Amino acid sequence: MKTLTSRIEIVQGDITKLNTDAIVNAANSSLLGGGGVDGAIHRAGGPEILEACKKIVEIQGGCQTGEAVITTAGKLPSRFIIHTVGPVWRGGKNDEQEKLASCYINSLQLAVINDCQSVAFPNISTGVYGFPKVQAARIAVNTVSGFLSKNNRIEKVIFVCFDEENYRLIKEQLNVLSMYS
Ligand code: AR6
Repeated sequence: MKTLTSRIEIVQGDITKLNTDAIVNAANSSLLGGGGVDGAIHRAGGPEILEACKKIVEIQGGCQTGEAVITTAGKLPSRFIIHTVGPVWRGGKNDEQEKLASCYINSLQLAVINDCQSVAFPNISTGVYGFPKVQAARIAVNTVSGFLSKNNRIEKVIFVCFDEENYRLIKEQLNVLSMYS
């Protein structure tokens, strides 16, 4: 049985290049695309992803903050895109922390249901949604490690950090984790 810390990796770069079973998109509740990582995924994956999102919108009218939905990955190397909607930071007294944790949990649950063994995450909410990066890194690593410790179906989670600061902060949190596990 692999150790918890060996099941979590970190890389710096563009998540659209990853060939994990699923990559997670930091979407918005319309599911109809946007900038940042969302824009990059739709651009690189082609129109099939938006078509699949539109079908979900027809059925359930979008996606609430903290929830997640799954679609094809279109032309991308991964099998699925899991679209989750992070919280907009409004000072920290509006359940932002719980909602961010829910994004990670609900995404991983969807990955398990769809037989994914590997999942790549961007740093949800730390771009235009303005979540403080230090707190977001702590929530991301604690939530993912907590989930993996109770679920062996996911073999690998990769944090794909686009910017230097998130890379450093997630790395720090992974170092803390390795001291206690
Ligand atoms: N690969 C990995 N990470 C990336 C990439 C990429 N190609 N591009 C940017 N990032 P953001 P949010 C990082 O703003 O804060 C969209 O318009 C980026 O450096 O993409 O959750 C949606 O439609 C940052 O650390 O997402 C929503 O409206 C992280 O991804 C809104 O933005 C998240 O930044 C969601 O805001």
